[in-house]
Amino acid sequence: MKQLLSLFFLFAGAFAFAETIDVYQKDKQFVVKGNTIKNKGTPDITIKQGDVVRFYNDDEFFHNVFSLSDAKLFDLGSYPKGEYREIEFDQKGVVEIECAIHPNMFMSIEVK
Ligand SMILES: [Cu+2]
Repeated sequence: MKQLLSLFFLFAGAFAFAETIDVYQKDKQFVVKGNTIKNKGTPDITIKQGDVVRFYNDDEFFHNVFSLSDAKLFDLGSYPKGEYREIEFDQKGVVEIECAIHPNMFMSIEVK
């Protein structure tokens, strides 16, 4: 039994627990941990394969979240203030995130 247990923890360790990362849409920009994404051209945040990102609308108007990147093609639709949508990033690569309503909104996520 003891051996079984240690085998289990070895296995669990190989698949580090997925995290949930909060991203806000505020003043028509993406905000992570209080920092406004500055679109530096390099990935703005790095997450692990299997992590979930929660996109909160923190503005008075609707936002959308979508990506056309090969590593994650998705469209979370449009939603009002106070709501969020979440999505799991299950493939490695760089994912460029945009808002269909505000073409200037952009951020990129590197999934490692
Ligand atoms: Cu928007």
